[in-house]
Amino acid sequence: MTPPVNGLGLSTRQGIVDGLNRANDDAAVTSIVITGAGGAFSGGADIKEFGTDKSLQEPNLHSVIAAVENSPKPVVAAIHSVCMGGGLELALGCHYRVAAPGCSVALPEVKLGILPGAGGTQRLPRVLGVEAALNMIVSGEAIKSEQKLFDKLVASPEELAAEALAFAQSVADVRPLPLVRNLPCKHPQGDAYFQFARNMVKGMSKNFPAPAKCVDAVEAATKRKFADGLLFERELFINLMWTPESRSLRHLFLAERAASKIPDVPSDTPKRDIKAVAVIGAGTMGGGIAMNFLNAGIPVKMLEMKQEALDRGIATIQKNYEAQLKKGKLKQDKYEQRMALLSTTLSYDDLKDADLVIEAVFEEIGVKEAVFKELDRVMKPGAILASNTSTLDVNKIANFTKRPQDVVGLHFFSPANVMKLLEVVRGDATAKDVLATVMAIAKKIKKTAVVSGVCDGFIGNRMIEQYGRQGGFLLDEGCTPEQVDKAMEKFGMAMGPFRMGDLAGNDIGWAIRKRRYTEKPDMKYSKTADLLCEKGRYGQKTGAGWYDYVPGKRDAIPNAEVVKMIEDHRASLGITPRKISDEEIVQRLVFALVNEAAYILEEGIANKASDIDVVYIFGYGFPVYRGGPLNYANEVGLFNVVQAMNRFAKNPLDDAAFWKPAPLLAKLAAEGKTFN
Ligand code: T1G
Repeated sequence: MTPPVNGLGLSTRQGIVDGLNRANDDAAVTSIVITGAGGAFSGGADIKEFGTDKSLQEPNLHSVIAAVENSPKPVVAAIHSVCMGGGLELALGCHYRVAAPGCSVALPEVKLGILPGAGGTQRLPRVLGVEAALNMIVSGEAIKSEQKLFDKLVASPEELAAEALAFAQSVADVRPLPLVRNLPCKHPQGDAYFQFARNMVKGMSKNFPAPAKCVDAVEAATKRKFADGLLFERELFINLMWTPESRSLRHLFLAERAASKIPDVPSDTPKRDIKAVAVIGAGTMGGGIAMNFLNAGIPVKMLEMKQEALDRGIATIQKNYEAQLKKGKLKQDKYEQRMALLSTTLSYDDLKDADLVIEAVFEEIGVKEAVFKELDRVMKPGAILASNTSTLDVNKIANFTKRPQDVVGLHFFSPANVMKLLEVVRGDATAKDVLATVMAIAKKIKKTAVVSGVCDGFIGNRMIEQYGRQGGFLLDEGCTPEQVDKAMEKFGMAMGPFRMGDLAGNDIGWAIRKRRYTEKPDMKYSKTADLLCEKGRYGQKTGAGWYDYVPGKRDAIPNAEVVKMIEDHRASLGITPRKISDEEIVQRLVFALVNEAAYILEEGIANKASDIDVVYIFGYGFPVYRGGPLNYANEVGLFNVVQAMNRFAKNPLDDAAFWKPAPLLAKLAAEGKTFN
């Protein structure tokens, strides 16, 4: 047993082989049952071992499965809860399989950028059929206890042990022992089917090499002898293991789970009970925030100042749900259940029983002060008071109350009912049990939460400001918005910086820059974005921004006037435009994120580098196959990142001071290290 999921690490693999040998050496034993203690049969190979010698050390998983297949006594897998990856491959190597109902059974390796590497692509088609097996392997999705995969499905998990033992006794004398590897594996229209499969997979797996290799491996199962197919699978597996895409996916698998761990908040910290939530503000953010809790079955009371604002807020929530109903993503009964959990009020006094209150009011410190003073007055002791602020100082907000220890930032990303990222902003006084509670409630509402310290812009927006600044300099130096956006979208960003500005609203950045011009007068900015906003071109919400938009459509249509505005501005600065490569565009924008992230790490605003990757993947559309800005910098090599930054610092039109590598980055680069 290796909690939490019986990952098949070296010690577990050794334990299985030792157990098999003991059982086969014991004359009293007539047949053998393998199962997993705790909450899983097995979650597969130990992902934490990947890339280390342990994962290849004998007995490797192939050897364990060979030991099972060559056992002179029958080996029965007693499967429950979770049977995934190498765990399912181990079960397929057993002579028999007995399962409890409701198990989650999958070969999810493709989600890690690899493919089943211990015979799954060769054995699964032999028991499930080629097409069903290929679907499972290419999607990585789980199926519930699939009858054809198992020799017996017991009535309930509680009966599994006894039933599996009885089954093992019933087959003790059956010979020859059945081996999945000896089953036939054919497809009647193999060539046509696999061509079709390749075309399908090609369309869905841009930038990810693994799915196409899954097709090759399963096709080999139908065309080669078992042993040859196994070797072919092994070759494909090892090659995929070393792709940057797989390294990124494995990094993110662990990073997302590590984000919920806060170094100085033990995982057994008692959590407060959150049975009812209040939301202040029924605008776009307030409505989206409320939906997250309604979706998780938690009642929400929404407060506004005026009835019509409440009515508008309710109508927006209904519209969002009705859109999901239309797409078949939500059932009518669920919709009604969720709406029944929503209530509204115009009076703060009605909020007093809520366990968590989240304000999503106008982003102005005076408004926040009024709200938090009221909340301090009405909310019961122990209630958590959260602000959805995206830039304001959570410590200041906490000090508007007499209970700063109960105050925390919950920065949702718009649209709040869709974006997975949640920045949990930890104030100086925020209590540890408040943090533990909000991290747990984040998981309940299916958010990926990352803890940030208090600074302007927290983690994501602080970094995106530098990213946007570089975008502005590039326009001054010779690029068009479209060229920058296309370069970044080719790199893999969901949206380039200018399309993103048009989506979020260029006036938001404008307001921040106006603050900067007074706070940090020496911080250099291109004036182009201000010129654009002075024309009222705030983006999609005004029908025009860097691009033009047709009502109801999101296509960004380049606008000649905007390009001319940029050219005229460039001329007014006496700048001769130069041709700028896509590579320089990508490096300046991404390395700007990396340098600011290094400061964020050394200031302790973020606890670990992987948290910053999680913020950018789940909140800013950074490409998953690059694993996040810091993982990408690791792949490029921090030495090379610093070299590029030194080049950028020599550009008189850029901001040389900014390109001085953050001390942490300079240190890691000099020592040949990575952010990990
Ligand atoms: N290896 C190591 N640790 C694992 C793990 C694994 N396979 N699966 C889960 N964990 C850890 C996870 O990091 C977290 O750790 C804790 O368990 C709870 O996870 C040869 C090579 C099994 C459905 O891809 O899908 O087999 O944060 O929060 O929501 O072909 O974990 O507590 O320190 O996700 O209940 C293939 C991946 C491996 C399964 C449970 N297997 N895991 O979900 O808990 S490759 C997978 C999952 C392979 C062979 C190849 C889920 C789960 P910590 P959790 P959960």
